[in-house]
Amino acid sequence: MSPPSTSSLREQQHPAIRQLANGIEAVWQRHLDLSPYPLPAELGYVEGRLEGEKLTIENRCYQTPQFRKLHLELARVGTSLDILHCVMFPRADYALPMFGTDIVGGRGQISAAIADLSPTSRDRTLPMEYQQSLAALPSIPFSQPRDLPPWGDIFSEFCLFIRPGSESEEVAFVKRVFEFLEIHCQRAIATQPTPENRAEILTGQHYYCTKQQQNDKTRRVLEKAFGVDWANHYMTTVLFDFG
Ligand code: 18B
Repeated sequence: MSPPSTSSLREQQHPAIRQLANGIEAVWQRHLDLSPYPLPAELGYVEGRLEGEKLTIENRCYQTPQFRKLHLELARVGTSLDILHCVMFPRADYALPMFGTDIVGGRGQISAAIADLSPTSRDRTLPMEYQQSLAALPSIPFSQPRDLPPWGDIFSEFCLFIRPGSESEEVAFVKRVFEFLEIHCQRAIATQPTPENRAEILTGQHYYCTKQQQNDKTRRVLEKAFGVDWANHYMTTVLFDFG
């Protein structure tokens, strides 16, 4: 596929968000066999404004032989809040974890940076190869780790959730996310489909999405701009659908 056209929103966003967005797409292009994902046209670029500030959303979606949906979303609320959201949904016959990352920031400061490869197997552990590769990454002493919310039992022991304390921590976070992605893409293309595990994988993805849908901070931002029904529809069909 040809490289994606440049996005206007991306140019305006916090540098760490822009770098992460560009890098995610570059890793995808390098490792995976991308095809377009048929997102309803009205959800590619969305603007909402109910109470106060304008919310702008730009979505990029692809699919590959291993992934039913690769979703990269950039959002901006007014001029003060920038968001990057990305999830890679494996197809149900690939026993792969869910890659997810979210960066929320504004006015020069990132408040939340999270990334994980989350297990979806029945025993809620990562495949051995993932455990080995992730454990081999040198640990980074981030100055402000954050506590996961109550719904965060979906995340693995390798989950990174921080408030970056400096520009160098922002850079270190982005670099670590690229390392997660490299591991994930390399494992994904080396993995053979196991159709006999479909039910288990679907159950795992269902659990993951149900928990993510409980993130009230995401829901509230969407509700304020688009209303309760639209926000719920968007969270259950675009952000965290079961496939
Ligand atoms: N998320 N995030 O994606 N969220 O989508 N996000 C926030 O400083 C949006 C994911 C995650 O502490 C915050 O507290 C909007 C994925 C966790 O209670 C805001 C969109 C993951 C928290 C938003 C979006 C994920 C969090 C508060 C759609 C992980 C902490 C910022 C574009 C893989 C929750 C702050 C808590 C926080 C908003 C995690 C405003 C609108 C894929 C754990």
